[in-house]
Amino acid sequence: MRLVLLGAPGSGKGTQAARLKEYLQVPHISTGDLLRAEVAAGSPLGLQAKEVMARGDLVSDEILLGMLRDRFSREDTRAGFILDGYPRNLAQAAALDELLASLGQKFDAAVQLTVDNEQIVERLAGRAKAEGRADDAPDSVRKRLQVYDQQTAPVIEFYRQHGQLTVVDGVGTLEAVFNRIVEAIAPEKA
Ligand code: B4P
Repeated sequence: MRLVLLGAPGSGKGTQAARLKEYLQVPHISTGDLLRAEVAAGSPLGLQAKEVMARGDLVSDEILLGMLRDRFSREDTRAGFILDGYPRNLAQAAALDELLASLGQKFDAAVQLTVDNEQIVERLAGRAKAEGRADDAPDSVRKRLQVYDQQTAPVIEFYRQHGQLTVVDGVGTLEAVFNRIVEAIAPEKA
């Protein structure tokens, strides 16, 4: 299974990907996690990304594509993957198609988790308290939602127009949302 998980910040992509990874037995590739690992390591890339992420903007397409190329060069992605956090704009969507085509692959499904903004703000405020992520501060969350509407929503529309989009209600318990995703992508296994 080659799965792309889409949705606003706080829609549950990372949360559900962690469970889907066990269920589908494929690696979870989170561009947010890859970037946070670079920031934690204090690498030159991490230093560049740190501030951009903290203010809620997107890190450059070039950096993201380099990271993704590296990750997809690893053997474990051959049998499938859950891609979480990418693509976040139309240029990244085109780059993803190209990258997968160069590997003789296509994704099987793009799943959008939908959650209203009010609940998103509430969830991220909860995470800000629990984990203290700089980009969960109220100003950054506002910015991230704005960036999502301006840059990522067109990707969703593009996949919808091309018949590649599956929309899943992201509101409910973790279990309920998980079951909905499984039913949407692999009804025979649900
Ligand atoms: P991400 O790491 O992708 O952060 P995110 O959008 O907030 O999603 P995340 O997966 O962490 O949260 P989730 O919804 O699971 O990106 C962070 C930053 O990295 C970006 O702003 C950007 O700067 C940079 N970046 C990443 N990818 C990039 C790209 N492709 N291009 C450029 N820049 C990029 O969970 C949120 C909270 O909700 C959690 O507290 C969770 O416990 C809670 N939650 C989840 N499901 C719930 C449910 N059903 N009910 C109640 N709470 C729930």
